[in-house]
Amino acid sequence: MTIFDLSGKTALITGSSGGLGFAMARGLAQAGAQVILHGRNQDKLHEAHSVLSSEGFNVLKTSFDITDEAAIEKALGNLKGDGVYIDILVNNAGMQLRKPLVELTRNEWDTVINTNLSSAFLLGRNVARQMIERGQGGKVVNIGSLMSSVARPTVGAYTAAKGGVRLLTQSMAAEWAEHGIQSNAIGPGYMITEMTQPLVDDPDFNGWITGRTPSRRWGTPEDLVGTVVYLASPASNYVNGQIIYVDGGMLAVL
Ligand code: GCO
Ligand code: CA
Repeated sequence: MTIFDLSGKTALITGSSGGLGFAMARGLAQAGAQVILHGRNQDKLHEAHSVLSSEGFNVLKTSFDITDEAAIEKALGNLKGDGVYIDILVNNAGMQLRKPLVELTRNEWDTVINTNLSSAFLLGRNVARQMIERGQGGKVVNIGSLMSSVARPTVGAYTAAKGGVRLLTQSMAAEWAEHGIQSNAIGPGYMITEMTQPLVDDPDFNGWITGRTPSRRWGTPEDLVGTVVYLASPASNYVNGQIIYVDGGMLAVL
């Protein structure tokens, strides 16, 4: 039983049919957790579920709109009804919308904020209620971004949301730590996923990333696994309100 062992724990990872979420779900399963996959696309969710199940892991799946309070209530109620309590919540689901602020519509702004930030509040709040009631503590891992700390043109709504994720994480720590809940965040750098593929395919942007990143490479979803297992495990029981940037050194170096 190492301090990274997650046996007997249940982890819900939102947006885990693919990309960063799927890699983190697989890593948490490899560390012994029962994982609950989540996604909106039924085909992708079913595929992810069968892949991890075929690898011998204990995997459940759920599908709900992370911006819809009633849907969240219903989904968590169904899981609780099946005797499934969440010990580890990874708020990973999100979206990107690249557009100059002066062209952004109110609806586009609201959608980005709701999907990337309000969702973490809504799901975090409901899961924390259960954790506090159950009295056995828990772990919340919010997925921020490099943009939790720095900006670049054309991703203003995403950056504001991810900045909010960083301070929401500290607010969760402020209120929930006394209940044995550790709330922390991960700030992924430029990782190769569906969301960033257009940037990878852009020779100028790709050149900028490999030049600007001290590690001289894009990150991969697997680069996040060690950090999410650490923040989900007893190894981080005295860590709260922190954000760990997994960015190849980009934020630390001019
Ligand atoms: C962008 C990218 C970034 C990455 C990542 C960086 O357009 O700049 O989408 O926001 O997704 O979040 O941490
Ligand atoms: Ca990101």
